[in-house]
Amino acid sequence: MSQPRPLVIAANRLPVTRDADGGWQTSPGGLVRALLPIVQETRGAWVGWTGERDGPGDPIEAEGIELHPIPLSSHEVDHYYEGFSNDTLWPLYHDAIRESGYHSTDWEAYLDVNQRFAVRIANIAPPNAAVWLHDYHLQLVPALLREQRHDVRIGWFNHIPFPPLELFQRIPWRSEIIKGLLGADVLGFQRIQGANNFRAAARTLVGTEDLDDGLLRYDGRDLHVGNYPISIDVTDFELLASGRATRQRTAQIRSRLGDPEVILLGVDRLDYTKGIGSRLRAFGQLLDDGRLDPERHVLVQIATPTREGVEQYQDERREIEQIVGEINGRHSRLGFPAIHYLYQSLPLTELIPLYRAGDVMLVTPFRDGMNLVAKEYVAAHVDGDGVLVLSEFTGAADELKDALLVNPHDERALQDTIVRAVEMHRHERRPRMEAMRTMLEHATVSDWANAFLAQLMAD
Ligand code: ADQ
Repeated sequence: MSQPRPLVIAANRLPVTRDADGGWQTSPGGLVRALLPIVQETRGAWVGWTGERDGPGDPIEAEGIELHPIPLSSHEVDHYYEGFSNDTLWPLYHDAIRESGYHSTDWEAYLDVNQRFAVRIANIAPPNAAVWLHDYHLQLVPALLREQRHDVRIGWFNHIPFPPLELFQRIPWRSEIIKGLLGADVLGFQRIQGANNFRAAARTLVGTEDLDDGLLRYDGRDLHVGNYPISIDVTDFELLASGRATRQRTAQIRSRLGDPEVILLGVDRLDYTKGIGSRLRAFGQLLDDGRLDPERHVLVQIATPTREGVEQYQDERREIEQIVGEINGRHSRLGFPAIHYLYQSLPLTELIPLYRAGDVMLVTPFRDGMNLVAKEYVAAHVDGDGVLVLSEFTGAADELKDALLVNPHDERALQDTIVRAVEMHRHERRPRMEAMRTMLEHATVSDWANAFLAQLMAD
């Protein structure tokens, strides 16, 4: 195709947040940085929610592109966002790790908001645009949009896992969701497993036909289903990690922590899928058993506040803080806590020195679509050192095979793997890190976006 199609992105959130003066600031993150230039070059647009209750609906001009806010009422935030998206789909898509709620009020709000996204996109998308929809919040938009616009190409990418049929079919509106997604031309998943789970659900629930080359036939149309593992802006991380300011801050962090032999690190959104509690308990048990020594081994856990309005998240936070308190009560010395716990969001200028200071990175979710923290840790280790302990249940485990892979449900395995990471000799550490860094340099966020868009832009 000579002329690239204009690119319209639609995601639950716009790529901006309100700053202190009431203006708009571009959100940090690789996804936004990878997609914004393409939207700018093709004179496309971005459709999404501002994150505010009863927020604005008029277009915003930012970063040289048009942003189209979808206003949500307080009822819709409660039922579409906190309800159906975060109380029904999120836990179910993460292996039903918590009981989901199935409420028709939530479903109706989800339907209404998806309809509103579809109408807005249909109204603003330039002729022949490529529309790239993101995530589980917008699963009904593909079919709703197709009804209104036949000229656009429609893609959808799921950032989180897609569950096996046995779990998916618990949703009372399961066929509606599958039919919603089947309105797309390209459906993208993080892992092959997710793509296969979707195919099985579609075959069983609405009778799609599997063709060769990842194609699926439904209602006389063929669509592409595939896996596109997301990544990070590797060069950006490497540049920041090699700077003098980072080196100085890294040294300062080590010294502030009392120059321990080994710094273990956890960095997560405070989400019950991330396995923070089990990781902390494993560390506590190792101190209790004397397999780790609080004078030599220190754990830093950074937890980003998230979804604080949802009860399960408040419970999770209470539980984690109780575990930290118990372990520190038993093992800290004055001025030297065994666990340093921050419930804060940190800027990259602080996060990267922390990654560099971390000798052992603990990424132990029970289930995770990809997990970018694992990739950020590897990219930040320009010194070629460091050990990554990585849950088998993350998308990243498909690619970072030189991490120490672990089943976070297996307490003993988790403890043994942590000890193995702490004790690993540099002759083993360095080749493992080098292999992971080489892998990552060939799979950046731009590679991910280009692969998906090549499929989406193709006729
Ligand atoms: P998340 O569940 O948010 O993303 P993850 O991929 O680990 O999980 O990304 C978290 C991001 O937040 C990272 O970029 C990290 O640097 C940042 N972060 C974490 N703690 C922070 C802190 N305290 N301060 C500042 N920043 C912090 C969802 C899916 C994942 C998938 C991504 C992208 O759940 O599986 O990898 O989308 O598709």
